[in-house]
Amino acid sequence: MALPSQSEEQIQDREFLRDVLEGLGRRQKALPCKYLYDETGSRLFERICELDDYYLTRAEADIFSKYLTDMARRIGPAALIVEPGAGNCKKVQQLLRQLDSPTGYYPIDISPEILMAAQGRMAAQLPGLTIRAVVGDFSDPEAWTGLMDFPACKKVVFFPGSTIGNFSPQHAEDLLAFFKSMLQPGDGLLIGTDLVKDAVVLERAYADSEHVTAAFNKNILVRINNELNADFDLALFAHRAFYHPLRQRVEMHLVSLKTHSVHIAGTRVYFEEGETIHTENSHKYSVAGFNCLLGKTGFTPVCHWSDIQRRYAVHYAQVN
Ligand code: AVJ
Repeated sequence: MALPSQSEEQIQDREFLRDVLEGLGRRQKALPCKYLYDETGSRLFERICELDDYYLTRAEADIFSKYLTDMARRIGPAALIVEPGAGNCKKVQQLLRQLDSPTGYYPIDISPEILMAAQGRMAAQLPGLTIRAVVGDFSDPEAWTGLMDFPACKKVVFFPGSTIGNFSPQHAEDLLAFFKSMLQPGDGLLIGTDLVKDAVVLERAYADSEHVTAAFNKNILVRINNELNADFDLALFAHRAFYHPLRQRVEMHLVSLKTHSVHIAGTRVYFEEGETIHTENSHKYSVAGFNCLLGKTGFTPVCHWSDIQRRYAVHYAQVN
């Protein structure tokens, strides 16, 4: 007798449960940050981007509007823009509009709904532009095979939003080396990074006065409750974000306010008072530090643009 096949959803729930129990079984409890970004989490993140305290989004947008013509000149004519983790494809539009006869746009995203909606909007707003949207994981070479249909043109990977900051330095190096392996000599990388700065400014960006980041962080517990039949009491956890100057990163944690235990799909997990769950890292770079990372992964740093307060940088690099 054939066994009923498992739904995609069941498989995802099993992976989620496995990751949660594995992470909460460690000495320093941790949860993979990708689970922060469900629909509610993504909506909360969009609200974070509009906060006064979260300067990153505005600093990057200012850099793009101020230096757009310079960026387009560096990229040159007839380029194909590849955007890993494109999401709603909002940031790339002004760049595509500024470029000299771009060959096309190649967004890669795991969410088919978001990508297809964006593709529709883009086609309306940038008529005549070739759009090749790929639904898939951008760290999978499979998602990049469609580039072979554009053999002769210059490719530029567009990776804004300080997304690289979510990766540990080793993983960031692996990811940039992977991008490089998908490109040819002379191809480009346009990438945004948050810069190392005063801890007070950094911490305010991740522990905002409107407590949106706190809600974003706690949403991971809401998800575990809803999707994995758990009984986290949200009132027993507090949001904490701090800058670790040696690791050059802001760490986000959830602190247990008293000694208690939680049940997750029948498994009991103990928390000491003051014990934390590490939920996300946001790595900060100096321009020199990021140039070093670029150099190690086969890119030559060409130039960077920053805001007046030097809070954020957009780098342009070329494959050697
Ligand atoms: C999406 C990784 C760029 O690290 O600044 C913002 C995520 N987390 N506030 C960042 C985030 C809490 C954000 N990135």
